[in-house]
Amino acid sequence: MEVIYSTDHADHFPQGEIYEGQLIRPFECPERWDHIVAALGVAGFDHRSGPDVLDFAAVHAVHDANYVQFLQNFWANWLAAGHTGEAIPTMFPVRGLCHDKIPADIDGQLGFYALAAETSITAGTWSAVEASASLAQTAQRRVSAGASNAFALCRPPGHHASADQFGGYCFLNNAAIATQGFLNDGAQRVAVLDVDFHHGNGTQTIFYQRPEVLFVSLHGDPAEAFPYFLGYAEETGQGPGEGTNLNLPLPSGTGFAQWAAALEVGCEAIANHRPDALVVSLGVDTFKDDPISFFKLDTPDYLRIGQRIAALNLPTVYVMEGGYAVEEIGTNTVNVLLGHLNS
Ligand code: 5XA
Ligand code: ZN
Repeated sequence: MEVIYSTDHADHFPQGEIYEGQLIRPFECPERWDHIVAALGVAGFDHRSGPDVLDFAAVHAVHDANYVQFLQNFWANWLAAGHTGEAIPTMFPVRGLCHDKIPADIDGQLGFYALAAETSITAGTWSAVEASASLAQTAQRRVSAGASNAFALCRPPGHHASADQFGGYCFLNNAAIATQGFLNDGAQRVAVLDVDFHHGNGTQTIFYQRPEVLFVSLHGDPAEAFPYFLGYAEETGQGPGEGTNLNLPLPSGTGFAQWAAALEVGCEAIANHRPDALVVSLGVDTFKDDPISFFKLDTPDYLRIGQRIAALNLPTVYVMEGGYAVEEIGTNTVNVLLGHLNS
């Protein structure tokens, strides 16, 4: 399996995250990447490549052009406004406020384009975001060109980013860019399987009305877990996309037996969709010791996840999402890939 990766991820290194009433060092940190790369090396994943330059065609097909421009130019505009610290949104167009006016002021724009306040923007954020998206696109193109599978070691992650909102540590939706890339390159139908602990609200909304894309997500029940306001079982798609969204929310304390039963339901739906390609949003924050999640999966379970995904027998791109038990993130991630290869 080819691993597509880039050291540019390290340009995004925010120092602050608002968490439980305190400003802490963010859970989503560059060391996550280091541990994954180290584990890939130990496991013998020697075939590693840098990304191609990001082709914005697929990006603009899933993201609003003004939003992309906002991200690209944000840091220069932030500095021009006289701000010096990293940017944390503080006001949002919530219920009762208008949603159709983009403020001229950069602080107003920050809130307009944000869905949560834990995600800071720093000087190097755009550079890392662009590189991360290009990894997903490169992996997809390798698979569209005939490779059986590839792993995009994306950082920052992407599945919370909607067409025009960042948050949950995500800016561009890497999995959606890969999915759109498959369609652009000739796939008739694509499935996205999101196994991150958190619901992929961004991916869901991007494809909610698109019948050619099936979105399947296993995640912590949004009644109890971020992103709280999306991810319920009754969200099944809309209009022409009705029936192509499958949410499988699971309760606190879910262990592998219960989680694997939900995966089976998801895999059956994927097989019934008859996709030409599969994109896996691979988060390992389902791990029992993850600091911000409440599932109880253990390290050997990740081998079985990869085996089950491989049994779908589809051209597959794995796109890295979350996972914050930093010491174990490498082994857990690599176990999914090893399971896939040794199925
Ligand atoms: O998959 N999403 C994440 O791991 C980030 C969740 C952020 C919660 N504040
Ligand atoms: Zn997550």
